[in-house]
Amino acid sequence: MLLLRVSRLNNPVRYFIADIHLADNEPASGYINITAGFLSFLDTLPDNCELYILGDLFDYWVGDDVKTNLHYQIAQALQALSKRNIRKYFVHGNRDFLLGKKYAQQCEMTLLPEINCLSNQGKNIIFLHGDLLCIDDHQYQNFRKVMHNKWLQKLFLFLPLFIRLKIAAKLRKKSSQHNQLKSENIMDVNQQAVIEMMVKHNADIMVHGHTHKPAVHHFQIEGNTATRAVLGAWHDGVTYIKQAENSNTLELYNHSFK
Ligand code: LP5
Ligand code: MN
Repeated sequence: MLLLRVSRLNNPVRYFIADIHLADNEPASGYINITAGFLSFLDTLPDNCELYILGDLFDYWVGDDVKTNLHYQIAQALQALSKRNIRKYFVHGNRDFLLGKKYAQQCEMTLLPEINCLSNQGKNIIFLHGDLLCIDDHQYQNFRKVMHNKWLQKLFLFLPLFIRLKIAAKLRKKSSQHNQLKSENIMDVNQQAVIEMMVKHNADIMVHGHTHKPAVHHFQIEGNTATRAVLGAWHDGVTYIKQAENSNTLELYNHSFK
């Protein structure tokens, strides 16, 4: 498993987001267009900050060669942030794990490995999409292993677009059918897996998305207080975690689209 360790003397303001699930034909549940809400959120970011996108920026991704208005619009908006010295980092989610170097370059964002650590004010922050922690969902973990097979991914990307779209639609349908039969607990993270990962990487704080259960949890690991901050999904509004400059305090924000 790959790990990136980033360490800086001066820590900028950091924003963490996940599970925006941008789509050309957005589900009708939202009161307002998520894409518009996301683009306005990007405008509100302060200059010189860092933006960490922890996966599922898109509802699904079937290849960088797919050029839709949405893909273009998002790439332009993310790229434009560079002019304000906002650095962007991307960790793959379970929906957009095929997002590749080409699109990342268009967005001027750095692709990160699935597990990452940041050193901040004497504390270590580990961040990831979060699906890796749902180890009680055996069906999903087996499915994930297949989806992450590099040869299968290469083969998939060679297929004509209409076939890739059909497969993606089929997988999405199967997934939501399966999810209806799974309990909330099974689809949540396993606390022991959280602790083991934090101990392994000597982390004090964990940030992840995927479960769509925004909250900040505090618990003990070997007598020390540990924190797990969970990002929400963007179906109902803007949701992000902000880490203030030179601080280890994580603030979770949830508000409706204005
Ligand atoms: O994202 P969410 O919340 O809906 O559910 C996830 C898990 N599901 C997934 C599947 C994705 O939604 C599908 C994404 C398609 C991406 C583009 C296609 C790229 C193809 C690349 C090929 C190399 O991630 C869900 C979890 C849930 O999170 C909570 O953690 O439970 O997991 C599942 O639903 C998996 C099922 O349990 C098992 C699925 C068996 C599917 C069998 C498919 C057979 C049809 C094949 C057609 C060719
Ligand atoms: Mn996810």
